[in-house]
Amino acid sequence: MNTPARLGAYLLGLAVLFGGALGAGRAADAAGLTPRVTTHTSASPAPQEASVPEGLQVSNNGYTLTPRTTTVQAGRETDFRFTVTAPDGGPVTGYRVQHDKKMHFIVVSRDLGGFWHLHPKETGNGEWSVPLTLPAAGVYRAFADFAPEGGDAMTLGVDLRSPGDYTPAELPAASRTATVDGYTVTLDGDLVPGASSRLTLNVAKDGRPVTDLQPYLGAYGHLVALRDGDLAYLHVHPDGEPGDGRTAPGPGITFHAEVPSRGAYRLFLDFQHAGVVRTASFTVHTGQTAPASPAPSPSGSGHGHGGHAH
Ligand SMILES: [Cu+2]
Repeated sequence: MNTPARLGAYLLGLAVLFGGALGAGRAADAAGLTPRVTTHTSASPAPQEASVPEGLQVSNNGYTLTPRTTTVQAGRETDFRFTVTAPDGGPVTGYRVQHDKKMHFIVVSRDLGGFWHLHPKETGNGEWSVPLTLPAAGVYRAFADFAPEGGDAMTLGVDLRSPGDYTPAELPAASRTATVDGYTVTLDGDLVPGASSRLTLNVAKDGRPVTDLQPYLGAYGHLVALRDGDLAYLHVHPDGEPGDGRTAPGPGITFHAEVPSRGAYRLFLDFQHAGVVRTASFTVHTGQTAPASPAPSPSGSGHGHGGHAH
């Protein structure tokens, strides 16, 4: 986006914030207009969003994600560094462990084609460092998913830019099946806007159910769900954990996902088997019904790239 356009978007954002703060009625009063009540009726009202989803803001509750740079050259490994600054302006140095790690760092291409789930290392003074290789020019979204000591868990997001020409990919078609490295992962369950939705992902290899999944980040799988259109980062909780006496190591991995609105979402499942973490990805529309016979999915393979660091 060029500078005037960005400034325009920023001013529009301010205007929206201001309008919200004043209230439409008071704004109308201030302008000497008679407030007019507008009523929207709809056969099926959209679910109310209680709060802003995670991942859309670079700063929230006084905590700010602060990368050293947001421009990353594609095609070579970069030592990507960032801090999170606290409400007092200094870097956060105390973090609580969530899912085995103090910091989960997720990078996606903004067209949702590529996905990397990384675990940066602390270098001191609150700085995090992670080797990052972006495969191609384009615009990416980076999420820091963490819980500061003394604060709530949160996910902050920032755009990364990789200079050069690029062609954005279309969102892959919805599919309940994804393939990765000879594994087939099948999705059971539906996303219901405004409710906790139970999803089970079943892992098979060479047509046989996998029953010896290995723990990864304190669970048999780790699921990230992003909303198409704005890349809102959604809350997903695994249902059960290794060693709890009721959770089997496959073939099914169950999660509870909360999606705030109707629309399309991209799901990324990390699972570990035979010592390797792999990612299976799915496009899901809210309220979709299962296809009678799943179409062969071109999306599971060949679309995008995946990577992990432990
Ligand atoms: Cu992580």
